Amino acid sequence: MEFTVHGVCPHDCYDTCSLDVVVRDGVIERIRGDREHPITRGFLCFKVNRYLERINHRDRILYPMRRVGSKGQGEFERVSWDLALTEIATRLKDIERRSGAEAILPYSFAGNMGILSSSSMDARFFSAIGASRLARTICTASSTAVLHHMFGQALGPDPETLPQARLILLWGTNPMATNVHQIPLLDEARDAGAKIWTIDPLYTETAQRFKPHMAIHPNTDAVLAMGIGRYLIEHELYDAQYVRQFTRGFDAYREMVAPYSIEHVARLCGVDPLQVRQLAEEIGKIRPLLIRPGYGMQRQRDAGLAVWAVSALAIITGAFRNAGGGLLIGNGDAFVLNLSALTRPDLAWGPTRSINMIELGQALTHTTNPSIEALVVYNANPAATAPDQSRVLKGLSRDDLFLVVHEQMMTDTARYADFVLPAAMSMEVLDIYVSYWHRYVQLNRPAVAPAGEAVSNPEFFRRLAHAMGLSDPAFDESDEDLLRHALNTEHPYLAGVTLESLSQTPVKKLSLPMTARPFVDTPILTQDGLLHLDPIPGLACHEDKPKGFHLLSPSRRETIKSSFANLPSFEEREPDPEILVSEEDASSRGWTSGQWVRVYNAKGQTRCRVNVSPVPPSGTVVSYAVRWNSVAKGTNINQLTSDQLADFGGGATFYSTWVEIDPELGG
Ligand SMILES: Nc1nc2c(c(=O)[nH]1)N[C@H]1C(S)=C(S)[C@@H](COP(=O)(O)OP(=O)(O)OC[C@H]3O[C@@H](n4cnc5c(=O)[nH]c(N)nc54)[C@H](O)[C@@H]3O)O[C@H]1N2
Ligand SMILES: Nc1nc2c(c(=O)[nH]1)N[C@H]1C(S)=C(S)[C@@H](COP(=O)(O)OP(=O)(O)OC[C@H]3O[C@@H](n4cnc5c(=O)[nH]c(N)nc54)[C@H](O)[C@@H]3O)O[C@H]1N2
Ligand code: SF4
Ligand SMILES: [Mo]
Repeated sequence: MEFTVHGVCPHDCYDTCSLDVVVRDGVIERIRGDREHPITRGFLCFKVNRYLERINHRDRILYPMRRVGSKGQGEFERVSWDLALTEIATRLKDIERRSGAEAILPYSFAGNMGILSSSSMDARFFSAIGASRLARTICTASSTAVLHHMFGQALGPDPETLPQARLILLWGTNPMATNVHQIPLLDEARDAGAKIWTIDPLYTETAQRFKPHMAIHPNTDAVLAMGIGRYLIEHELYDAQYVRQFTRGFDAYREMVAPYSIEHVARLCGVDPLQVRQLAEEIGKIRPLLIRPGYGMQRQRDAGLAVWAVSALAIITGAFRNAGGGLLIGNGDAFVLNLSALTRPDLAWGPTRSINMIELGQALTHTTNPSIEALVVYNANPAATAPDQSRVLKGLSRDDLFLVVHEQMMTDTARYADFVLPAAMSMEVLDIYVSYWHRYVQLNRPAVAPAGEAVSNPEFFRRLAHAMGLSDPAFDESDEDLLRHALNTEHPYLAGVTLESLSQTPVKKLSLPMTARPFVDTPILTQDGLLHLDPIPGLACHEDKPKGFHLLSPSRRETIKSSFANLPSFEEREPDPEILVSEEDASSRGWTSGQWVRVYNAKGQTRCRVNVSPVPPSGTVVSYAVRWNSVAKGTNINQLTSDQLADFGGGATFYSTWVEIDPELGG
């Protein structure tokens, strides 16, 4: 018997695709893109087109397991759920008694972006026991903090209005890999006459498709945007009326950008002044103007300053006035869910400390009061994805750290666990998804039963809460109860979106009309109701130039961070870790493609094969994020990345990393 179930792609991706999951005789046979969905349009990406490899992977965790080997060896024995939960509860309660519950730290991110999967029963559980809180900063913290500061919320134009734009700046984003459902919208805009710039140090597939390409030096975005701002003011190419009506802080803005002439900017950014002037002229004159920054431009030391300066361009040009125009970083805040009913912060006894996830290595290796004695990881693979990896691995190797990992795969992190618990896949459980880019709410129905003894994230924490003796009725609520709480809101954008209505129609668009121009037709949610142009206090460009090659480790087309990097088809495509170097650097250093090199800095080292490539410019090298150590037989590029926090919002600075490269002896 064959039938089709509506699903949603659970992965951390802009596109949040609508799926047709085809089941035959109780087994998933195919996963296709939903043809009816206006964003998904019937196609999926390289990764999810191969999803059966993931569902049926030999490394899938199907049963609870207890460590038998030493930490990191990945040797386990199968145990029952009862035994695992009893031992975990005993250990956690011991730690609570001995050191206080703040010695327990949850670590999770967006491995599954569902409402239930990302933060529901887990949040209730950690609040109720009084654990340390994790600041989920690793991806978008800096840009989100700036958007809240300037706009009061993360809201942008509806991506479906993108084809109306006539000037589009793809700024530090590589949608050909990371946002493939934006490509048809960009193509439509271009076919209708739009000019599309790509501003990226790398000659990416996106830069090849959408030209002109402005190949600025990495981490010089703030300077470029401030230089353009000064030019627009000097040449009266800004929207003075919009500035007067909707903003505050223009004079301070003008003062901040004053030092940045076109010539100075061109020198700092390493580009032709004529090209900078051309871009500034077009920004001043072509409408609708859509600035589309990605998260790539905010994984740097000057993240806050860069996002502020780029966002200010959208404000002073009045870009929001035109349908299709404005600033599109994300639409996450358009989904005004009832998070307190879902996550129940009131279950906490009092405030507890917050630990920035970027500093996991420090948190696990420094003595704090209390020190971290237990770590509970789900929806994330920090042994592969966190910066300053050698310190993270040192922490995970501690014999006195109790590590519990709820996972679908035997990841690099799971290999260090004392207990690994099997996590269900999204096609096996109920959930609802919102997107951080488009504006649809979607129901994911289970298509098949969970494999082995796997359970969903909320079910794992429900079981753990009961094992720990938590008796609040909050821990008895079903998944349906939790989803009803999340959707129980009077907010007009979610009008008519209920579990019942989604059960009838699993894809629903927010009631925020496509034609409503953000910050013109929608309220501005800052305290004074104005857009804030004032410079963020204390932010200034880093001017020091660390030695060595600038290392960028952006998203790879074939994986999502560490997810998918253990699929056989990926291992076949790229059996060894690679570092992309420019022809110029390869010839001056005498490197050839295929040669093994040692890539290192003060944080650590890793081995890669050289790939001489047109992607990086001279002085910059690239290694896509990220491989598995257990698959790549070594360590991945996060050995080298910085755990320094960005200038604002506590965000990550993966792309402010510098390395040296030496040929490997005998390599
Ligand atoms: N295939 C695939 N899709 C993904 C992911 C993945 O790993 N693989 N990851 C998902 C996740 S978690 C996220 S957050 C998004 C991220 O997706 P994007 O927003 O596209 O961000 P990144 O991939 O981090 O980087 C995008 C581009 O920024 C460039 N860049 C690096 N440093 C600078 C700089 O200083 N200035 C400028 N202007 N550009 C710079 C990089 O060269 C890169 O081409 O994608 C999601 N989608
Ligand atoms: N060098 C470098 N490092 C980076 C970045 C970079 O650009 N360069 N980007 C950073 C960014 S933007 C991000 S967002 C982070 C992402 O870092 P992580 O959050 O660690 O993301 P993933 O590697 O995708 O790991 C997610 C894990 O969740 C598991 N998972 C999936 N679904 C479920 C579920 O339903 N339940 C449970 N329990 N587990 C599940 C998957 O199997 C997978 O192992 O990486 C960061 N690391
Ligand atoms: S990873 Fe992104 S593009 Fe691929 S199916 Fe999932 S949501 Fe769609
Ligand atoms: Mo991310």
